[in-house]
Amino acid sequence: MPLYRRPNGIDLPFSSEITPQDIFESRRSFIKQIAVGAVGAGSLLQLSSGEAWAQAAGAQKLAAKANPAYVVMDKATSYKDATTYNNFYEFGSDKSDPVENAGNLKTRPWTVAIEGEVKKPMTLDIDSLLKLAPMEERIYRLRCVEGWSMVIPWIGYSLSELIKKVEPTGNARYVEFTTLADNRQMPGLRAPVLEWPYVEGLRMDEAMHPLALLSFGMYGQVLPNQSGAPVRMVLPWKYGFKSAKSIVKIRFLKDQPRTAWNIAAAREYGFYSNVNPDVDHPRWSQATERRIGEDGFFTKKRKTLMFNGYNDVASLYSGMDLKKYF
Ligand SMILES: Nc1nc2c(c(=O)[nH]1)N[C@H]1C(S)=C(S)[C@@H](COP(=O)(O)O)O[C@H]1N2
Ligand SMILES: [Mo]
Repeated sequence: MPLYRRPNGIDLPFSSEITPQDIFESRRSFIKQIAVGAVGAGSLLQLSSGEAWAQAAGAQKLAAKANPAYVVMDKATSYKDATTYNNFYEFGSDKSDPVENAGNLKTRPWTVAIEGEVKKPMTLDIDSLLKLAPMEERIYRLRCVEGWSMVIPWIGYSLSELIKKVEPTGNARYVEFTTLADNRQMPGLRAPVLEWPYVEGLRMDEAMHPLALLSFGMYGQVLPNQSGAPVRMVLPWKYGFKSAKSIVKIRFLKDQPRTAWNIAAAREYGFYSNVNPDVDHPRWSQATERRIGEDGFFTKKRKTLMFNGYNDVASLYSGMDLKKYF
């Protein structure tokens, strides 16, 4: 399949055939999916919990300008699939647990503390964070280390916008994200699957890469709780677990931070966790993936792409042995 390298490094199949009409059509098809998906998700939520249903029904619109530099031609995952098949262990470890248990998560008031190696440490409430930079819609693929992937129209802005505001010192070489761990709201914390709170991290140059998205919404609306409301990361070239949900603290550090999955199983989950079809998980291959929504009985799996197709990030790792730094 001929691949065309866009300036942003996203490989698009058959690019010569891509016209503005195609982009419009793909947008229209996911707008249709939203309409259908919202109804579907609604009825499912209604079955599981009245509060969750009320919350979803009141989902707030979040305005954003589509950024044409970040589009993939793959069909978007339905809203229903994206919001009912989730990993958010604080709410339980089954895929349906987050939608069933996160309905009452209190996302206001909410603050994010920005600390550590910065000249301007600050604690921002979610509404000022929302206004910090213009909201963009970006269609990203996200692939879970478990071997499934989705295509989602996220809303947010590059994390670099926030990083520039707080002025990291010369000592800042890493960024650590800490997410909410509240026993009263999160039944999953009772299970010792991970060390709580869930923590993740990036090297500074990864965090500054424009693809690294601080996200507040999806499908034209604010994030549903199960998707990481009110603010999460989306790092499309890394396995899904690097994209921390419901962030309460961002800390700039001199040394590489510990991360939740690495603490739980260091041999299986490295610090970098870039999507890499050539580096298998110790217990399974990473060469292919199942696109959620496409998993019919006869559906062939998709080949997993290096960096999930986001080749523009390759320069961040030049000279590094990605088998060693997995
Ligand atoms: N706080 C927190 N963030 C998290 C997780 C989690 O359990 N807790 N799971 C991660 C994993 S394993 C994946 S695949 C993605 C899933 O995001 P999604 O449910 O929106 O698709 O969230 C990531 N962020
Ligand atoms: Mo994941």
